[in-house]
Amino acid sequence: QFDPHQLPDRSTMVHLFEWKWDDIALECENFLGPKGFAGIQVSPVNENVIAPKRPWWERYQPISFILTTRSGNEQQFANMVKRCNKVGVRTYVDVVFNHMAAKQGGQAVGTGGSRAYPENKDYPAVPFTNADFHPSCGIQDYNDAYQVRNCELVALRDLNQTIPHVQNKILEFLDRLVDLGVAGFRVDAAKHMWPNDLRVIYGSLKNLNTAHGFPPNSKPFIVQEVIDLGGEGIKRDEYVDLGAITEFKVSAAIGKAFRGGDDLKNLKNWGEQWGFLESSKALVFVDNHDNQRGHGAGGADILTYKQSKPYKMATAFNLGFPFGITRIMSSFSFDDTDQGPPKDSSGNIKSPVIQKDGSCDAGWVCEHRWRQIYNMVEFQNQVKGTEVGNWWDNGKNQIAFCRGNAGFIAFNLESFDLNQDIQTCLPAGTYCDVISGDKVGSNCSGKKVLVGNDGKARIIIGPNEDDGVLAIHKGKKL
Ligand code: LM2
Ligand code: CA
Repeated sequence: QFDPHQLPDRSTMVHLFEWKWDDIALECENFLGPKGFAGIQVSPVNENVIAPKRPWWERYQPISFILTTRSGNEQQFANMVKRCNKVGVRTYVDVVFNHMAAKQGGQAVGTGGSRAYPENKDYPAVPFTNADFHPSCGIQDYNDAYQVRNCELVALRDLNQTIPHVQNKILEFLDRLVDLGVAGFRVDAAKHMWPNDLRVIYGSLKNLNTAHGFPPNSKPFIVQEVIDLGGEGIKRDEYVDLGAITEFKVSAAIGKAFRGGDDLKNLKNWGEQWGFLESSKALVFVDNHDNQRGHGAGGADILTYKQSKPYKMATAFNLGFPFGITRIMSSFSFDDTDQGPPKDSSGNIKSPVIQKDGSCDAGWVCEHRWRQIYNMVEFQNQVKGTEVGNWWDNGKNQIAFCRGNAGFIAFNLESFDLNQDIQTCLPAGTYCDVISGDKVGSNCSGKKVLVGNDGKARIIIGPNEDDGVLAIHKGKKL
């Protein structure tokens, strides 16, 4: 449950928040596969309540385990998983089973047409009845583990995962997804469930489907959403032997550093010494769908697409430094924190429009299609398995390091030039900086970096350039 089952030469997943299954299948074939992405995290796949104005968060209010949502139906989902696996892109599903939909002021209608009666804790399309839930109470005190796990998170009806019927229904749902070829799960609200119940559920899961290219006896990858920035009654350590964990400390610390709240030179020992989990257990990201809009953890430290320059720098560091299992966020643009994805007048989600230059339009941000970001996905694949070497810094906010003899990266967050001869650890030659441009034929549309016989190169990053990063690697030598 710790292995994300990515292809050996791939390293990162991307969260295609609120994308439709048919659009994702195409994106796998046209972009993610060719660009070396290892996987996708998708929005919840099971039926959710239809909430007024269609906010993004309606998908965190389940009505049943029928696989019909605004992203598509079961057949479309199955087709997507198959097509993505075929081009080497794994699927991880955001699964919500801590709770069911909250009271809606009457009957609730789901995206698959099912009805439910949250007032009575009655969800006939599963079915779950009152007896399957904890008695209602609110979570007031996050130091009280019992409350956090047995009371209702923002009034969402709280399932009792100790009950065998509840476990069985959850298992049927997860196993169905395994049959369809997914590689694993992001377990929503894991902190709000008892580790022992999760142990039973995870321990009973089917092995991954060999017809989709997984080796026999592979366990589904599990990443548990446990928000623990310290100072609460529940510790992420209670979940570490069960699966990987979303490391929110990374998201907060990386945002703070690239917002100028911490000297970049301190990133030299990025990892456990910062209080993070061990690398193989930590899912690391600059932002996620919650904290990019002020929900969840990290507050004002979090960087998002809205601060594009430091965001690209933080993402380059997250992908460039060998720590954790990495995830990139791919968003739709929003002003209002409740706002759902772009939709037409009937409430259907709109497809992203891909422009000539490869970027997205029609309300979709598609950070994963920003050159600085997808080229760092390639960088990460090219340097996979190598260590950090030849760390250099100016004592403050200019840093650089090598990854084995495969790649080199430099950052400038100062208000003055970086202009230095730095050891790159790369064989002599001319390399194309994949941040300021790209290799086109035998040429480079960005900066060319000349590495001498001693491995040194003159590295220049001005303070007012579009991007405060420069990255070169063995795959883009001229
Ligand atoms: C998560 N992790 O533990 C998700 O990452 C997060 O996005 C989910 O909250 C949360 N757990 C529950 O699955 C989101 C959103 C909330 C929203 C809930 C349920 O952040 O704001 O709550 O989904 O849709 C909304 C209202 C809230 C209301 C609740 C129930 O914002 O005011 O509570 O619905 O009607 C009365
Ligand atoms: Ca609970």
